[in-house]
Amino acid sequence: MSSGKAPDVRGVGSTTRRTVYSICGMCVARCPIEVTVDGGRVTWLRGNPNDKGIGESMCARGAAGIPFEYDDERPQTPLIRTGARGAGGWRRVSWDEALDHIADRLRETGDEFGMRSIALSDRGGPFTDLTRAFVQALGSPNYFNHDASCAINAHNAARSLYGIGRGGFAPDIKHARHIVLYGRNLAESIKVEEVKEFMGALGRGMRCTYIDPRVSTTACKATRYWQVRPNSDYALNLAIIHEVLKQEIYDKEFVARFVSGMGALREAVRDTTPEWQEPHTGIAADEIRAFVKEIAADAPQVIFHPGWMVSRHKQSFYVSRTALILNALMGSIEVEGGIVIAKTPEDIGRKGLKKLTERTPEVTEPRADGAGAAHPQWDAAAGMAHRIYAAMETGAPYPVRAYFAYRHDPLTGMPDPPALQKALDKLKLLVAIDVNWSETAWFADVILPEATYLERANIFAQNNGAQPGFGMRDQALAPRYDSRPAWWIFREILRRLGKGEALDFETIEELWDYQLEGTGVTVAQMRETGIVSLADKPVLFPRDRLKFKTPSGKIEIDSETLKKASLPSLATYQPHDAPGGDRFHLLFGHSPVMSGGQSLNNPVLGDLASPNPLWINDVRAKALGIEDGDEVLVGGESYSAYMTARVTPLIHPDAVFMLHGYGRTVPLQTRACGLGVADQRLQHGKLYEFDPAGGGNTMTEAIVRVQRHRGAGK
Ligand SMILES: Nc1nc2c(c(=O)[nH]1)N[C@H]1C(S)=C(S)[C@@H](COP(=O)(O)OP(=O)(O)OC[C@H]3O[C@@H](n4cnc5c(=O)[nH]c(N)nc54)[C@H](O)[C@@H]3O)O[C@H]1N2
Ligand SMILES: Nc1nc2c(c(=O)[nH]1)N[C@H]1C(S)=C(S)[C@@H](COP(=O)(O)OP(=O)(O)OC[C@H]3O[C@@H](n4cnc5c(=O)[nH]c(N)nc54)[C@H](O)[C@@H]3O)O[C@H]1N2
Ligand code: SF4
Ligand SMILES: [Mo]
Repeated sequence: MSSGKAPDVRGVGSTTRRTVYSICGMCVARCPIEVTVDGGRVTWLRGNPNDKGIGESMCARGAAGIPFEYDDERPQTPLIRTGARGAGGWRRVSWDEALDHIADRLRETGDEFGMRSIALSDRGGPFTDLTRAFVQALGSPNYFNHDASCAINAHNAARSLYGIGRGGFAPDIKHARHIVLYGRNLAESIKVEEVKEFMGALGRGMRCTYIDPRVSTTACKATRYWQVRPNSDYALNLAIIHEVLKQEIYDKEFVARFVSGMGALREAVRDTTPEWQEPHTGIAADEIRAFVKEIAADAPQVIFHPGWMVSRHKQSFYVSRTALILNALMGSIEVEGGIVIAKTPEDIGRKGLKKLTERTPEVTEPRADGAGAAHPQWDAAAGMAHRIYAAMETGAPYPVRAYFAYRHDPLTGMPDPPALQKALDKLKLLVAIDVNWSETAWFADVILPEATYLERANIFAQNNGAQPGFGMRDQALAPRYDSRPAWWIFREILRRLGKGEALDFETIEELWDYQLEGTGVTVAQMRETGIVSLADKPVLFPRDRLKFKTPSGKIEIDSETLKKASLPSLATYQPHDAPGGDRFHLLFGHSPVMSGGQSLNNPVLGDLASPNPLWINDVRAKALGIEDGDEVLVGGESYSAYMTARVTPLIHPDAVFMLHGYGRTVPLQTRACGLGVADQRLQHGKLYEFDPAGGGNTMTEAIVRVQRHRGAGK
């Protein structure tokens, strides 16, 4: 079947100076941006000034979109593997050949195992209507996003209490008087609008309590810093709640009206006094009492941030859950300076984007990961990545035999890549759709190069929030290589399988018109500003009309869904021993000038990066004879690597810390290959280990041994 080429958006070939509105693609935050194109080249990138929140600001990674665009070290044509998986043998092929090959393999897989044996993962976020529509049209229930190793515990905790996911909250930092952050390192793990609001609020006197075993940049900005023991925040929260109830500083009216399960809460925290938590967390009991006095004074403008990537250990779910309970106790829900509930267009009497998933029937087959069924507390719309990989590995509950990794690099973002490779190796077809040589692409059977975010248009994004609206990623440039936009790639695969109706649009404009049907917004309006807001100011629901999407309509401290899953609504805290001798918890985080695993090869960002050192506590290091700058051997159960020790009091004695995104292995990424060490390789055995309630991988339970490298003498 011959497919031709995706039509470029009108005007893209023009050489006159133009301004195009888009959405940054350099990380998951997807900030609205303005692109200046001159002579057919991008000459400037900045925040979209039509968006008052972000203004003209952009972070360093966003600005590195220009060197990313003009870098040649990326897949330039479709490729089909020639040798063994991962061995690096490739054949350049036409789009027709690649797509025919994929369609043939999908047909064979479907015939042998059923269409449910095809899965696709992506990053999640506002463009997933496209990927969901593709998977649904194939006839499979197995769409899933990357959240099992990101925000899934916070997400599922929010659903169990409020009936809405993590993205259903819009913390109003601008007007807050106190923000409490559990390792939410928002000064370095950046979302531009949020960090601007945070800095502005600190400037006008907002208090910030920052909790992290490591002194991050956010810790340096905070008014109070607690160097908590790793994985112990749940004990801390139980003690805070104990004090809040004991001192009776909670919002009694709000709680009486909107919260159920206070009896169960009192019972759970009866003995969790500030003194009780001290040996678990290392935080002095008096500190907790002083903190509770402060939040009493600051309520209801107090935000307990439910976290982003706090999803790391076996009780992470309960850390987020208790943080969200504290918001309810403070009465900080749906008030200025508190946690505002994100509105959909329908919530404010408007119509949202028409969904592509409405074009084909829903799939009723059970999911391979049990999300929403065997695990009723897991959001089926997000899925659970590691359970899908388990289905590849074990064939249970049924085999998954074809897999698309789209904007997702699981061999970087999931723990224990050798274990994951073993599961992926059971596939009949592994397709990577990427703009880079990802670790997963290198292991794939077919690589499809997507046009970069500057070279393509996406479906429109619906942004729910205090001010709901729509966002546009328009095409700024003609693709530099033989790459194509995702909507076109998915359409072509479906057409080959005789399932084309789901995405049967000739141009992106036709698709946009479909999305905008009945919204009262036009493509021309979207083009004019890049974002269209459906409300002229942030919307707060009146308190007397608050209703939550839980089974009871209340904020459910005692959760019906968790009961159904035979899980406690508030588990007993599980203490853990401090690792001694040469053993440490391995902690990790993101660098302000790197985006996950995708940017180390960027010509400018890669230039700013030197091999990642290992932060180690000074007292523990001394006992092991390790001095600052020494080479150390860091070992997991099946893998060890040499790193440089950064000896510092700024990290808890139980932990070592390293940045994520290093240790890349694809030789065609010449700048990144071999630089630094991959933390995911040190997380042996963690691919299939997870928090039973939230479902997230238990990555910070990984223990490593650290020894001074014998050969490294001083
Ligand atoms: N520059 C940059 N910004 C980004 C990203 C990026 O790659 N680069 N990625 C984006 C993404 S995908 C995400 S999810 C967010 C992540 O943003 P954050 O959730 O803020 O996560 P991390 O950067 O992973 O930082 C994790 C912090 O948690 C601390 N920590 C470890 N264990 C514990 C513990 O037991 N308790 C507490 N309280 N803290 C602990 C670590 O020491 C570390 O400082 O950032 C987003 N923004
Ligand atoms: N050990 C350890 N594991 C972690 C983390 C950690 O800090 N340490 N962080 C966790 C977190 S917070 C997250 S969110 C996940 C992230 O996991 P992933 O979502 O896999 O993120 P990345 O590793 O950045 O890989 C993203 C891939 O998408 C590709 N990509 C980028 N833009 C485009 C595009 O426009 N089109 C297409 N087709 N592809 C594109 C990139 O080239 C890259 O290959 O990892 C998690 N895993
Ligand atoms: S935070 Fe930076 S890299 Fe991420 S989308 Fe915004 S500007 Fe781009
Ligand atoms: Mo993330």
